[in-house]
This record gives sequence, structure tokens and C-alpha cells, in this order.
Amino acid sequence: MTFCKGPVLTDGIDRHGWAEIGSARYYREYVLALKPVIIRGGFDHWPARRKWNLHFLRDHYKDLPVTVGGSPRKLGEFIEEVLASTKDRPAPYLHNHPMELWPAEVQAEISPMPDCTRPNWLESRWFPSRKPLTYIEAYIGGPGAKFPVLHYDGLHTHAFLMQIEGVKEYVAFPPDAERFVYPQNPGSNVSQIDIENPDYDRYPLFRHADGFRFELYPGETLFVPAGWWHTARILAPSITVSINGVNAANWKTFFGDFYRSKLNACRSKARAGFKRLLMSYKPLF
Ligand SMILES: O=C(O)CCC(=O)C(=O)O
Ligand SMILES: [Fe+2]
Repeated sequence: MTFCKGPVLTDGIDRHGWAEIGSARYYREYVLALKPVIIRGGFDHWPARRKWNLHFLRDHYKDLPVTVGGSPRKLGEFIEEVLASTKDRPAPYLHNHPMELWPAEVQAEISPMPDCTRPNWLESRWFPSRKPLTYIEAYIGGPGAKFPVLHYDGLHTHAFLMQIEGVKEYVAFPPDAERFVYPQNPGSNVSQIDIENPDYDRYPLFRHADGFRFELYPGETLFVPAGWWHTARILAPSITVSINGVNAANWKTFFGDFYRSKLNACRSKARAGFKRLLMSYKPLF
């Protein structure tokens, strides 16, 4: 069965060992070119690469708090469900879990970030924001689990997805496929397409989208460049860690989005303040 019928999905993503390609060629041919690639051997220095699997996390970190599908849970209980997950009866998918919520000793096991994620200007102290903008997230799920939407990452950041255990299948469409994937609103980074069951009557142009479909295996890092539409499903019990990034390749689009989001936040704050002022106004006569 294919992940998605209709569009042309080639399994032709490039794969390179980090030592073989080296940072200069990687940066020129993939990062600056905004071209997806899978890098092997980028995070062999992580203790997590040797130690982590679902049984290890269940046994060693069973009391860690997680929120799955809106409800608070303990990691150990959740992983029991993942181990019993099947394609027909999938366990819920823990996705975008902020690693900063877990103890420093756990975070140390996925540190430092691979060189293929650098330079990452979100890590800079000089960035005009009071708190760090990098966000490292964890994803844990079993067969049948899928990421909820086809999207590109918010604020036009790049995504780097490090696969620690299990197998995932991704689809990805280039930024210029926007008109084929029907964003929810003009300018939205979320598509209306249900990738596993596309409604071609409502979204006929989706048949014309050209993209990639490929699998991600343990030890591999997937680079999803800014603006690339993508989503994933799990084929074998899976642990992934991600970080988002900004560098010369996406600085302009990132900063445009960042500036607009700050402006909109200021505008709604000002509107709320003005409304409060009007409500509290009592005529003197
Ligand atoms: O591996 C996945 O589930 C996809 C994650 C993703 O695209 C995201 O968090 O933005
Ligand atoms: Fe994403």
C-alpha cells in the first residue's frame, strides 16, 4: 500500500554519511539549496543513540510526565500502550513533547546537537528575544500512529529529525507545491489534505503534486528545509528527537514570519487594552 495515492511520490531522497559528505558540501548542496537529505552517523556521539529504546525509557524514566492527546500521563504507562500498538488499533502518538520539561540528565543524553544542525542562529544569545528560541522535541509512538497534519514548520524554520529507534515513513512536497496542497487559509502552513485519504473532488490539484516518500531509520537525521510540506507515520515502534533551525538559507522568510507574529501579538494586546479602557470609562455627566 502506498502512503498517498495520486501525486507522484518518488523514493529518491539523497542519503549521505556525515564523514563522507562533510559540512561544506552538505551546507552548499542541501542547506543553501533548501533540498531535503538524510544524513547517517550525525549523532553517534549521543549516549541516547546507544542506550535509548522503548524498554529502556520505560524502565529508567517511567515516572516522567508526558501529555498525550491532551491528558497528563506517566511515560512508563504510555510506553506500555505503544508496545501494544498495531496498525488497526494504534496507541496515541506523543509528538512535539518539549524536552525542556524533562530533567537535565535526560537532556544530556541527546547533547550536543549534531553538526548538521549548525549553524543554528536560534541558539544565538544575540537573537532579539528574551528567551532562547530553539526547541528540542521528542516523539514516541507505535505502528499506525501518524502526525496529524501535512504542514511546513512554523515561522519557516528548518526541521532536523533524529531517528533513535524504529522506522518512520515521511512524505514531503517542495514549497512551490503550495497550490496543490490547499493551505487551510491563505498563508497558512497547514494543509487541508488528509494524506492517507485525499478527497480529490474537493482538492483536485493535489493529484499534480510531485514529492518524496521515504523511510527514516535509526541513526539517521532527516533535514526538512524551511517551507517544505511534510508529514509522517510510524511503521515500527519509534523514538525521534527534533530541533528547529534558522541560518542564512531561511533567515529572510523566518524573520518576516517572526516580525509579523510579534506585530500581531502587539496589536491584539493593544486592542485588548483599548477595549478594557472603553469598558471602564464612566461618563462624568
Ligand atoms: O516525525 C514526525 O512525526 C513529524 C514531526 C513534524 O513534522 C513536526 O513536529 O513538525
Ligand atoms: Fe514538521
